[in-house]
Amino acid sequence: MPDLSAVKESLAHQAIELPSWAFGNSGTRFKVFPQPGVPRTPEEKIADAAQVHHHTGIAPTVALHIPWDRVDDYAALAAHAADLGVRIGAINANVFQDDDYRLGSVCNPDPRVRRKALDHLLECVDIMDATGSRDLKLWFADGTNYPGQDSIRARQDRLAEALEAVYARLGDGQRLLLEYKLFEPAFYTTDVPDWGTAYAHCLRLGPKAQVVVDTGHHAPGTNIEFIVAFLLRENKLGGFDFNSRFYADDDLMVGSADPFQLFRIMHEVIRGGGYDPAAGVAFMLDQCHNIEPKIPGQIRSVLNVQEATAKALLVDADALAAAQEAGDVLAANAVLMDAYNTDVRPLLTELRTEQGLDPDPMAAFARSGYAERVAAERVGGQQAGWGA
Ligand code: LRH
Ligand code: MN
Ligand code: MN
Repeated sequence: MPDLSAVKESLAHQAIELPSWAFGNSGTRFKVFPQPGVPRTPEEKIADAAQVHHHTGIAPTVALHIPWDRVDDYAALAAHAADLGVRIGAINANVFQDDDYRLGSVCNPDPRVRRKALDHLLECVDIMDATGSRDLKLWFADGTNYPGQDSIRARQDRLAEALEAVYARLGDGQRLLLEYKLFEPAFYTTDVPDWGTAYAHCLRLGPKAQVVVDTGHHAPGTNIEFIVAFLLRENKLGGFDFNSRFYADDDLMVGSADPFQLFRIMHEVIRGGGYDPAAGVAFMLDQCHNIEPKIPGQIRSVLNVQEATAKALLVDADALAAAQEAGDVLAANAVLMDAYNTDVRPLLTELRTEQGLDPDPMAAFARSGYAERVAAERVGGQQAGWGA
């Protein structure tokens, strides 16, 4: 069995990044259900994210999405975050919401639109300079709906050209994280549909370009942990956008649909050295809380990742290696299942108590009165972005 104090030590340095957009009102294309107390400004989103960190101790950074989080002074926003005990994390670019992007952004056949999209990406790097962010996260809605609509090949050339320009602008210690997604909003071809495409572009670009695995962006049945193991081996796993899905890009709370999958992913992360902070893997959430309250939804999500990580840290690596070497299929599987079936809640209670946290972060937040206070203070909460 792994040493429990070493497991707790590893858990204590865990860092999960929250998405600013998880705190805004969101919904589906059918309806956005507004909630009381929802943030009106990026500053208020960061304040809500800081609550999640305050109660869990492991959510020290919050990702921004531009232009949803546009402010005049990003250095001041970073200072505001620091005052609240958190930092600004990845900058997410948005080249999918303007009328100009009907036929795509950096892959658009019109050079004027491509230039506009590229200028936005470069502006995001300026913002990173001001906030001290390491990562630029790129997700492109680009693709086509009909065979023959545009040249698949030419669109790849345009994509590569834009990525090269962004890559050249990155400073020391900055990275470009390329996110893939199988389909939606494009339904025939997507220009970055899978990890292979993202990997190939990142490989050409160089070491500052890495792949983001959004767990909701795959075809049903895809073995995500295989992708994780492969990318880690190639030094190309930049990070995760964690969420759960039952159907497509559902953006539900991570670990809610398939906690076993989350465990298997974290097992490969740990095995592949990706849990070591030096590996630079960013563990981000990308979720929307359409019907559940947002801050508790984020707390629950962070705790779900923490539980899966604790179980993965409990895998007896020596026993697993011995069973694998002996070709003992059932014993090897049993080692994994033993760890997965361990109730880690007492261990996490112990860890939180040692860290001076309330052992039950959900209850502690509910008791704090924060939700009631902001509901009274904030009127006219901002929409997360989609359909705004
Ligand atoms: C769209 C998406 C993508 C991005 C996020 C901001 O699919 O969910 O995953 O990361 O919007
Ligand atoms: Mn995502
Ligand atoms: Mn998504």
